[in-house]
Amino acid sequence: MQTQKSDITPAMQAYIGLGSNLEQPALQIKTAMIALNKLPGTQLLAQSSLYSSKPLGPQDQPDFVNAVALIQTELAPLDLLNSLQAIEQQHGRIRKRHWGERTLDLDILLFGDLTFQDERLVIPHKELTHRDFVLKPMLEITPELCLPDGTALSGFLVTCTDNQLSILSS
Ligand code: ROI
Repeated sequence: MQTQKSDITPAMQAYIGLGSNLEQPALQIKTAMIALNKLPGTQLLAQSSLYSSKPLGPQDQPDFVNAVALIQTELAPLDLLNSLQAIEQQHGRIRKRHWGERTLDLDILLFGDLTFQDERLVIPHKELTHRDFVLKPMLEITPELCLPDGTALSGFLVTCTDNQLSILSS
């Protein structure tokens, strides 16, 4: 059967936040990057350095490893969300408590210039402008990156959290 025109979704660029502080966090992030590149209709275009960061939330938990991936994807936002949740499950996602330790978190931060809101997904990600462990890796990939309304993300660096980021590896 011929593909209907309506089945074809234009490829969009999306930024994905990755975080882990359990079960070899750096390895969790590296293997998640590989898994992103294997999603249907999806390529990994760029990845930030891996950053060590102090936990936001309870302090009696291990430091996190954070990074950001830039992907190009033909998946629709909710299909991408389902795919990210499947990767989290494959990594044996453990979440011990609210704002606590976790094996792997994958968040859609930006999806082209889309703004989207339903009960499962909000784009841009609600915390994106508040968290240094998200902002700094995003800006490492694209220093001039803006929100869909045109606001430069770099402007939020002065007001965001300070989770004492340090680069682990490039
Ligand atoms: N803290 C840091 N440093 N990095 C994270 O990815 C992270 N993720 C979370 C909470 C528990 C809020 N704290 C975090 O979900």
